[in-house]
Amino acid sequence: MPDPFAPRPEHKFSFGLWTVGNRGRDPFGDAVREPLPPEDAVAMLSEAGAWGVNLHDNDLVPIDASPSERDRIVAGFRRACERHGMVVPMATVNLFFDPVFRDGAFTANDPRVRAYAVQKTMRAMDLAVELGARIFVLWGGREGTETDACRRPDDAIKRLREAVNFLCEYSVDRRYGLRFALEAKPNEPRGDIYMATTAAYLAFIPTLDHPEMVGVNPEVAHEQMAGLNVLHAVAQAWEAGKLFHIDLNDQFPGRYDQDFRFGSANVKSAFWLVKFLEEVGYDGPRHFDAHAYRTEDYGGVCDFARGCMRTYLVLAERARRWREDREIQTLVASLGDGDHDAPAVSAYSPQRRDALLGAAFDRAALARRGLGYERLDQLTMDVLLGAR
Ligand code: GCO
Ligand code: MN
Ligand code: MN
Repeated sequence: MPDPFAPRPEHKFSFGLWTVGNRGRDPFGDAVREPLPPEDAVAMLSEAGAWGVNLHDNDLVPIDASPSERDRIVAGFRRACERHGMVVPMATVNLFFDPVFRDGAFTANDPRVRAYAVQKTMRAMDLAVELGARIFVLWGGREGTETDACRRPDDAIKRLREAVNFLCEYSVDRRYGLRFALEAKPNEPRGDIYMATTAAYLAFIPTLDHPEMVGVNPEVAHEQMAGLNVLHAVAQAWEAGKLFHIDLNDQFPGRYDQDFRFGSANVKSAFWLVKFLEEVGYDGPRHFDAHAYRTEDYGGVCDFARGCMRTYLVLAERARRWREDREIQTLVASLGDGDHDAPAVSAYSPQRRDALLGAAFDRAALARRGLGYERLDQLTMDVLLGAR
């Protein structure tokens, strides 16, 4: 019998080169795995059943490569992708590793650093387009502070806006057709990062010159690091038409930046998220931005990658069961209905105003009625735990 949880191209599962290529270095210990050449990463991901591979400019091309080295590396990588039937749906730029970015990139105080960051990003956009990517992620990992003595945060926002506006014009000018996805994170590697949450970016985007070109890339762990509900962030982005990309992984709140295998820490949150993405018909890449435990060799890295996709598909199947469960659906159908003659709120009109102002409400009766959410949640748990 074929595996019902086998990944297929239509699931659009993708991984960053930096995810399977993560060598397990942490602030307390050195690398535990040998470097994984990008072409080997493509082979591994394709073997595991992924559809796409994403990259930062410097995951592929070293920061000081000459133009001819760059072209040779990129050509080799394109051939590897073709050979293994892998696409590059998204690319991004590394504006955090090199010491030049220690005070940030687009928001750094030194105008030369800001200019270099924009130059590096334009070149990364050239690379993205050459590899066929349609989405360009911007993660401002170093755009932040340890001390707010260094600049006023509203100046940082202005600098960020200037850079994103410039990059949008570059895409228009070169007819690249890229769509930008802004990724928020509350902290790490900086003490505090500007635009700490997806919601902050959703408020920033309408202030840009080309808001239609810019959306968000919410990451599960980044919202959870801040103790937030990632589903709510993703849903707000979706409802605003701004869910251009998503970074799936996992994280226990209040800990270091864990980047665990998707669904491995908060299975119930992962369930609601998968259920949402499947129900609304999100059809962008399902990107896993996570890495294997430091205990693993490359066999374990492959297990990690397979595990991310499998858990997603298992949860999607559980979500289907949830939708098809008669008892659950009866409860769901009864939410917020009931026989009532309350006037609808809907759009304002003088008639609705008068109807609402004149209506009589039995507040005490409304507050007495049990809502049945305990039952509904336990049924959810039964579905999730395989007891139904
Ligand atoms: C992190 C971030 C990054 C970005 C990546 C793409 O916490 O390190 O999630 O992995 O997603 O740099 O811009
Ligand atoms: Mn992250
Ligand atoms: Mn990420």
